Amino acid sequence: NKETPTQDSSVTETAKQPPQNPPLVSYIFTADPSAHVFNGRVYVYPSHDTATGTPENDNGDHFNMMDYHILSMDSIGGKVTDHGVALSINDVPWAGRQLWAPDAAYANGTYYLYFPVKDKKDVFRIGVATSTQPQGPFKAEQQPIPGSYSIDPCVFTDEDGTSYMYFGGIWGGQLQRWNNNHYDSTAPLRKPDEAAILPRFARLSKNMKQFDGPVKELQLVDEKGKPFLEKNNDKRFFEAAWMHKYQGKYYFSYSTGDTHNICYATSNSPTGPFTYRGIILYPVEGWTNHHSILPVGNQWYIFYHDVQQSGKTHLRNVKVAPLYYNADGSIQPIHAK
Ligand code: FUB
Repeated sequence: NKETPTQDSSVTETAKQPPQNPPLVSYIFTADPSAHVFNGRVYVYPSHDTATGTPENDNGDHFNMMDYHILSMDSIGGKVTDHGVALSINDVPWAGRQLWAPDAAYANGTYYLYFPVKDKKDVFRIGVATSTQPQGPFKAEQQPIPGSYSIDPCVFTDEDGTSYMYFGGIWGGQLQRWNNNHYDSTAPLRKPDEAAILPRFARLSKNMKQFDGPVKELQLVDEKGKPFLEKNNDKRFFEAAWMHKYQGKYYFSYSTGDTHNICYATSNSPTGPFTYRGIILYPVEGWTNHHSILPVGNQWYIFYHDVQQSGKTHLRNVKVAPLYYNADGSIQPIHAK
């Protein structure tokens, strides 16, 4: 199931008009940006989209990525450096196919790259790789993180030094197959009137390579304190978890998938419960919507992606836009077209 990728440049020949908000880089396709500031420099950990020719389906088989390239810049809007291949699927001993949305963290004098990939039985697991430098190259552990599953890891370290991983994605991300942390390949998606599937989280151990306790559901409720039903698909969790902290509150943001919003919910605790607050980023061009939020100096930013350059849903480009809060801590929504 690993096909030889065609050169990205052959695809850009059919590119549309230049976008208004330019991609960070346009000679390769990048997506799912997790941005961090390390040593005063902005590093972006994206997926590396490639045109493999894998037919499109609802499982996302066409998102058939083979490696990661890390991007960095001195400042937002500054020159972007592509550090080349930081980790290849060929260097992950347990991997089968599809390197999806990664994240990174720093602790213990080490940089950690967290990545979802299907194992050799075609089940998504989350792996970890380490480096002495934020841009890699990264060396993968021999096995996935024990007890990990599904996709889109986001690692958040609180001010007390405790790190948490938030993760999960339904449909092609396979989260519907996991109930009480047990795998059932035949488990169906929830019906419209059933409770929506919840994102997952776990505390990370000090070595940042294991879960320090069981994987739990992250409780997410509407403005009235009621859990979402599957039919509330313009607000319920689908994939693309991100956590940040602003003025002492925890902000959990995520994609609603089939309705293409990036929404957010807030809590006084990193472990929830989280109450829905609204939309941050309205649908962008392309099926997927995926983001990260961070301050760079005194300004907050949202990194996201769209398909303005390719017109193809699995060939995306990472972009960045400023993000603004209101005085009550709510976020001003963005139409990024
Ligand atoms: O890039 C592959 C998948 O598409 C990601 O894991 C999802 O969040 C969506 O962006």
